[in-house]
Amino acid sequence: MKINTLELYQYQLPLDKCLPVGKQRIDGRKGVVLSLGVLDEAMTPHIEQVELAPLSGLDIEGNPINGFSQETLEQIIDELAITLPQLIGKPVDLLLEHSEKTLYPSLAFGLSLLHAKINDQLTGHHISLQNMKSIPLIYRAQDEALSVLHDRVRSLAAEVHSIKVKVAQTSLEEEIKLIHEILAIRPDLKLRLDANRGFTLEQAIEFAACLPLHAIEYIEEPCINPQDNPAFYQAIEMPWALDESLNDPDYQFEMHDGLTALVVKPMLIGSLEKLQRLQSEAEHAGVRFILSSSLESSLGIEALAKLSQSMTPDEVPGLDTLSAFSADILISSGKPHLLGLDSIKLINRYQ
Ligand code: OSB
Ligand code: MG
Repeated sequence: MKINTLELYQYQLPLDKCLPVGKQRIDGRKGVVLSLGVLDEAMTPHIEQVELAPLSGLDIEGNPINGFSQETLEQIIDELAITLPQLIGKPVDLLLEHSEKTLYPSLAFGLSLLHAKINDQLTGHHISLQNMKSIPLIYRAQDEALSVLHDRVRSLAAEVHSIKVKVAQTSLEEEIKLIHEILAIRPDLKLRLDANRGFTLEQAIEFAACLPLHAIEYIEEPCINPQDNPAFYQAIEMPWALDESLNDPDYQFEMHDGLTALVVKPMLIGSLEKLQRLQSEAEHAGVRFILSSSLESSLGIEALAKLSQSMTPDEVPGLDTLSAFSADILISSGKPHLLGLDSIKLINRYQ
């Protein structure tokens, strides 16, 4: 199969409400859409698109987003301006070669995903954004009344057994109360807490000691210093998970006391091959591998839902981040606005 056309588009969307990125908040999201056209052996054209959206840029206060993608969208666009013209007329396998060569995880992920899509290797054809399984994400928006959050818990479907709750955002006292209130409304729920490295070891222990252990599936990144996580477990036996730690380009899987899951954002990790290596290392050590959103638009979230269906069929991924988006891109999640390629900005076209 030969690469026939490549088009690069850019989107920039305001969010209807702010989204949390660790302890920071964002009110907009931008990325690029790469569209690939190929001719197969019978000269039949096929087209596939992927979203590339490094999680970097500025938060609502104008500070750089910290601890997620190290590359900027501009760096991705600059590298693509050099790479894409070299791919025209070449076999699609060159996408994989470039995905292994680039130093930018978001680009590596996107190029290898595009290769998988055009080769029909991304299974889960029956998955749509309307029927996908995802863990509901519960957090308190700024200035939001507590009762709004309670209502959100009350309106969860009966089939929902796990939710993710952001913690280490306000005071220990307030958040311990919040967890007990959630469990009073739905005592059957298991909670995935996410502290985003917000607690000192002492705070993490104090917080966890006040919660019913059986209701907590795990807590993501409990400690400011991740080296404290095993000591946290020894003190309180609450299973913990890694998220931000995986974004370090030098991260190597290592087993620790109490480590129960890797919460994996493919846009921050890299190629599908790298993801599969990490998955196999984790699962060999008995650690769960759970895919999670990097706040992609509907195009990127659909790909993650399908990827989760094929890579981790027994896990429910964390993809509940679309509700804040003001529009869908290429793939409908049911929003009133669905932007096609004709309504986002064309940066360049190669053929
Ligand atoms: O804190 O895990 C996070 C999204 C972007 C950046 C950071 C995080 C997230 C999510 C995604 O929480 C949703 C999920 O994991 O369920
Ligand atoms: Mg997290």
